Amino acid sequence: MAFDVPPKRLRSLDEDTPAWLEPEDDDIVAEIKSTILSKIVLVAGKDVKHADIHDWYIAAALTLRDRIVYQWLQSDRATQNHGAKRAYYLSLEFLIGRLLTDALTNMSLMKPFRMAIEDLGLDFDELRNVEPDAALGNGGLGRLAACFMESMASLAIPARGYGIRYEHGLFRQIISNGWQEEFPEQWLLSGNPWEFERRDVVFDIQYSGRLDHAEEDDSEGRTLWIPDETIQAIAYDTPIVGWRGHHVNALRLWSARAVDPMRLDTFNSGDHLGAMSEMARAQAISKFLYPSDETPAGRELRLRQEYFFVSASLQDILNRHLHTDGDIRSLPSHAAIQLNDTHPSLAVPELIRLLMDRYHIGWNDALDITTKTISYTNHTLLPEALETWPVELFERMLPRHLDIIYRINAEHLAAAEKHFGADARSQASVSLIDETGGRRVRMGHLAFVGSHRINGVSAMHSELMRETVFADLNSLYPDRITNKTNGITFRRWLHQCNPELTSLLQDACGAAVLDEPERLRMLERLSDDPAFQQRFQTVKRTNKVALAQIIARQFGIVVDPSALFDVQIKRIHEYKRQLLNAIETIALYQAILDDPQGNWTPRVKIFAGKAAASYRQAKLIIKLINDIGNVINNDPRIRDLLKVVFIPNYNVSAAEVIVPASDLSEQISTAGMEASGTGNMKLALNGAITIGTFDGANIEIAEHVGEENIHIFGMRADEVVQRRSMGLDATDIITSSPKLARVIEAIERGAFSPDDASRFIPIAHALRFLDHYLVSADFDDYYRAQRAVDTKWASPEWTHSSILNVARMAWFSSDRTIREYAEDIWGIPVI
Ligand code: 26V
Repeated sequence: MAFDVPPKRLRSLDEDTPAWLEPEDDDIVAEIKSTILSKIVLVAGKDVKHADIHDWYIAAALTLRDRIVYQWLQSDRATQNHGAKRAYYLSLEFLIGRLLTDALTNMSLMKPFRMAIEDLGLDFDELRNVEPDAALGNGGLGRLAACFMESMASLAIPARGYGIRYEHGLFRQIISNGWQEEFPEQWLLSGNPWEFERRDVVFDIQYSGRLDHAEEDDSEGRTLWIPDETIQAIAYDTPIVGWRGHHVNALRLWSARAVDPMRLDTFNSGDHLGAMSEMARAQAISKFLYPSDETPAGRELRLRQEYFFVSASLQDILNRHLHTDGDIRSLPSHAAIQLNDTHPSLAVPELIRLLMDRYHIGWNDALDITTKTISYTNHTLLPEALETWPVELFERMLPRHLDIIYRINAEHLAAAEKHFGADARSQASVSLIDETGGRRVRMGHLAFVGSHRINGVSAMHSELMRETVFADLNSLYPDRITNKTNGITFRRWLHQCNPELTSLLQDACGAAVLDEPERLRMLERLSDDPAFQQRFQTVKRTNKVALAQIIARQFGIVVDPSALFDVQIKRIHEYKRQLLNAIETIALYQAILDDPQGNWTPRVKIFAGKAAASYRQAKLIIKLINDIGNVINNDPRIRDLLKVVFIPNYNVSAAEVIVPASDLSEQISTAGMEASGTGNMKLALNGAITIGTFDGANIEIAEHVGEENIHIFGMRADEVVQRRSMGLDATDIITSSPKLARVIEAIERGAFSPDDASRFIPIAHALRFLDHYLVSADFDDYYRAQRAVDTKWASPEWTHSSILNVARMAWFSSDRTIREYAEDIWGIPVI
């Protein structure tokens, strides 16, 4: 079931936009209505009286799309005429969510569309809930790509996103008896009105085969790759509309198909299934999004996917460049290619291959053009998440690329020897090939060496890149690593998802706050104004009531909107420490039972997130949260002081409803492990106060909002390293923390799993003896910080701090981030 937007809460943004942006209401509404009606007849092929809500949604989307297309072609012509440099964002994930309200707000057409739809006797919110949530991503990395696409369009940067048009996005999560179950996601089932199939944009993608060496009189000799498998990539374009609709870019996603739909000879011989096996093998490439938050399993299909989209995108980029400029060598002044993590690292050898083998450019020039064009963003330093592929697999699937990688490595190691001297340790550490335990290609090193800039996603993360994983590469190529702290698009994460707050902000800071988020600063002087505080609280309350209604209606749990909504929404991972939050919940429950008449702050603990299907401990943590909820929510002694809710199937649409309704934002990763986080920004922008560790972008949020307006706790990154070096046994900590000891004993006793007392033994065991994520080590300080939150909640300080959070978050707009990429990495001017 889709996570429904509560009815009647979505106010039209452009109700408050300046008059010059207002369309001639009556005319436009009439025109929209008539186009929608004609689409029902001409596209759905139905009489209007037979149309269902889905037909109406498609008709409305197509009506809007018509208007977008004109802007889109206009943007393309302008870029073409100016010969402007373009940015190409290569990403295996784009977590774009629903597009209807995004496009409506950015086109300033929300009001007339809403009126037209309601005039037609339909419920606008019901209609928008029909749209499937496009979940072509796992989490932060994919959502960042979606925010960036929107910001690039808003800043009128000529850009294109490249990825895969997965038939099935991230799995649908169902919670059954407290356990996560996964079901395939089917976003394309009823058609996708936003995409344009480009039957004329098709490229051959080749795999396997062998190499041959041809002698040539003029040069170094040519390597010929004779592949033995060909698959076709076909383009589908989705327009991405920028704010105010001035500029539109495309997200180009590739779909895979076989060259021949089937082998007729095999079919005729009676082997009907066998005849289609080639087609199935080809189509498998764009069938599923890999749930890549899981250890990269080294699956062959994943590498096939990576090469498939990299090769199609680069062929497309080079075609376009040659067509407009005529000189392949001028590529770096017309194209900037950004690699979103290592997943598109094959762009380095593939670009060199195309330049050399297709356009006959020599090695040195090919390498030079490549590094000048490409740059790479790193999104995690966790060793288990760093992508490597067995050399043997490369040899089999991409022999020419391995050949090129070896050649890059030879030159690179020669440079390293000059720099470090003949030191075996540094040679091994910078090599593109990891020789420990089977030879493997290091995709992060490959991307690093093939790029002119490498960036981290928060100040701390970029610093850790320089000090840890990339320390030797950084010494060899100083000045390549740079920081670009992540951001979020305020259009989706404030204007659209929180129209009530946006309207209040416009009253307080002027309508121009929609275009200039720095104006949020004007709230500072209102943060102690009782009348403003009251309006601010009313908005939050409205959003909480809406969420409470959904929780009651869809999940059968009654929560009090005046309680503190304490929210942790993100992928379930041990390093993100949902377990720390869960055991604090138990400790609080026990404390309330000890003193039922105490002055407790009523709290609703809200969790949402998916665990990778094969991640057993994460799935057990989901079960623990649900089991704790079962006990606490049904314990009459607790009255309404504490409730625990696990909202299933967390996705972008769910976040759009939960974020505006949150009071407390849980950002409690083990210090040094969360590269940045972006949920932290969404929640703070919507007035939630953060309880968090000194990790990722939390540190910069603290700098911006001020230490009095955030609750920081726990070990710092260097203390984490030190503590771990002393071993992972937490017995000493548990002995000196009676609260923690009591929580663990309750878990071991089966207090939350009376039907199976041994269920959570693996969790208790980790807390006692394998405290790698420092859950036990940070527990006491976290409990203390939570009680400081309670105290603050009860005082006027809370609203004051909450307002200051909103006032000081402007810097976290992805417009700022993209401006920095454009200026410092891409060399693209931003007007
Ligand atoms: C992958 C894996 C695989 C092995 C097990 C542990 C693990 C943990 C995380 C990942 C995801 C890696 C890429 C990623 O999504 N990084 C996220 O990127 C966001 C956007 O920059 C950033 O805000 C998040 O902090 C970062 O985790």
